[in-house]
Amino acid sequence: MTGDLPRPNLPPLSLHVPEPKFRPGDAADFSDIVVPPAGEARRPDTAAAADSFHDLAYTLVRVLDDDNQAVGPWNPRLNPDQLRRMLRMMALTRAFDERMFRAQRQGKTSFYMKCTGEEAVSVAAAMALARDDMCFPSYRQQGILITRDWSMTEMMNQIYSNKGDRLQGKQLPIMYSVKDHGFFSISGNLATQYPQAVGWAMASAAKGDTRIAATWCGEGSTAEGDFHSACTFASVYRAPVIFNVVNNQWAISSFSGFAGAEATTFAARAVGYGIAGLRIDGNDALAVYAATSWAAERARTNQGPTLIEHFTYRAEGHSTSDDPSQYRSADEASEWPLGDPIARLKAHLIAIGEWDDARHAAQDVELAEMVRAAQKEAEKNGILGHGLHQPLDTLFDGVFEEMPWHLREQQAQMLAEETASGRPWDRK
Ligand SMILES: Cc1ncc(C[n+]2csc(CCOP(=O)(O)OP(=O)(O)O)c2C)c(N)n1
Ligand SMILES: [Mg+2]
Repeated sequence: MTGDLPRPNLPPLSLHVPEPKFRPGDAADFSDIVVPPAGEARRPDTAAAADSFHDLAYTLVRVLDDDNQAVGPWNPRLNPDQLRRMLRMMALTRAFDERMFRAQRQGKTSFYMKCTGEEAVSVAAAMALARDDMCFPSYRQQGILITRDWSMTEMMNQIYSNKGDRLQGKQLPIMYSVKDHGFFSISGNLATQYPQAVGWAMASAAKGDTRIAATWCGEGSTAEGDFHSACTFASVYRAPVIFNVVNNQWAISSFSGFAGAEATTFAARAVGYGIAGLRIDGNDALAVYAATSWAAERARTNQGPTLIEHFTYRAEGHSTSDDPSQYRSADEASEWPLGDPIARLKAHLIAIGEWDDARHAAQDVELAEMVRAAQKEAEKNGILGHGLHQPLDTLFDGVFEEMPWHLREQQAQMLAEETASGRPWDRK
C-alpha cells in the first residue's frame, strides 16, 4: 500500500475527528472546566480599544459568587425590584416552556423548543437593552418576547398555527415575528439573522438613528458562513451591533467540538476580526445584564460591535423531536458546574434579604396559572388537528409583494385540484 503513495518516506496524513467526552452511560466529570472566581475579571472602559482586552475572550466574566453575593467590577448594581423582575421573567419563560412542551406531547402542536437552563441569556439581555433596540434572535430566545411583555396568547396562536396566528400558519411553530416589539422573524436557516442584524445596524447608523441591533446564535451556528461574513462587515464599518453566541455545548446531537470548541473559545472569534470579545458565565443573569449593557454602550458610542460568548448548558432536548439520552450522558445537566440561572438569581435575592422560598413558590403557582389562562384563550382559536385554520387560497400570500407568475400558476392549479377532487379541504 505505502508503495502506491507519492512520498513513502513521509508519515501518512490523518484527520482529527472530535469526539464528545461523555456518551450515554458515562459518568460526566466537568472538573477540567476552569471556572474563575466571580468578580475576578476586569471591566475595561467602554471606550477602550478592542485589542486592549483580549484576555476577556478566554476567561469567564462572573458576578454571582459562591455565597450568592454580587461582586466585582461587572456587578450591575440592580435594585431589588429590577432583580425580582428579572427572576420573574425567567420563571415565566420556564413556565411557558413547560406548558408548551406538554401541549406538543398532547398533540396540540407539531413542534416546540425549550430554553431550559438558558433563560438568563435572553431575559437579562432584554432588560439591559433599550425597549426599541432591534433583536435578531434564534429560536431559543423566547425570553425576549416574554420580557418585552408580548402577549403569551399571541405566541401560542403562532405555536398552534390557529385562526389567531398573525403569521397565518406560514412559519414553523415557535418562529415568531413581532416587528413592533423589536423581534425580527426567526428563520430556520441557521445564522441568517447575523448578517441581517449587521445590515439593520448599518442602516440605523447610516440614517443617524440611535437604535442598535442585537443578535443571537448557537455555538454550532458559528460554523456557518453567514456568521463570518457578518463579523467582517460589522468589523469594517464598526456597526452598532451585539453578537451573542449562546454556547450551550450542543447542536442537536453534535457537541461543540465540531464548531471548534476543542481549539479555542467562541469569544476568541472576535479577536480574529478585531472586534471586542467577552466570554461570560451565561447562567449568571447579572453577568449577562452587565455584559449586554457594556456592549450596548460601546455600540451606542460608535465603538463598534461586541461578541459575547454565553457559556451555558442546554439542560433539555434540542426540541420536541429530539431524545438527548441517545447521544449524551444523563449526568451532564446535574454535574454542570455553572448551575441553574433561576436557582442562582433566586439564591442571590434570598441572600440579600429581598426574597424567600415561600414567595418563590407562590410566584411559581401564579405564573403557571397565568400561562394556563393564556393557553385557554389561544385554544379558542383552535389547535393542530382541528382542520384548516386559514383559507386555502392564502397559502401563497404574504411572501412576495407581487406574486410571481409561477406561484400564481401553482395557486390556480391547487384550487382547481381541490374543486375537482370533490372533497374540499376540511375547514371547520
Ligand atoms: C443552515 C442549517 N443547517 C442545519 C440546520 C439543522 N439544524 C437546526 S438546529 C441545529 C443545531 C444548531 O445548534 P446551535 O447553533 O448550537 O444552537 P442550539 O440549538 O444549541 O441553540 C441544526 C444543525 C438548519 N436549520 N439550518
Ligand atoms: Mg448549541
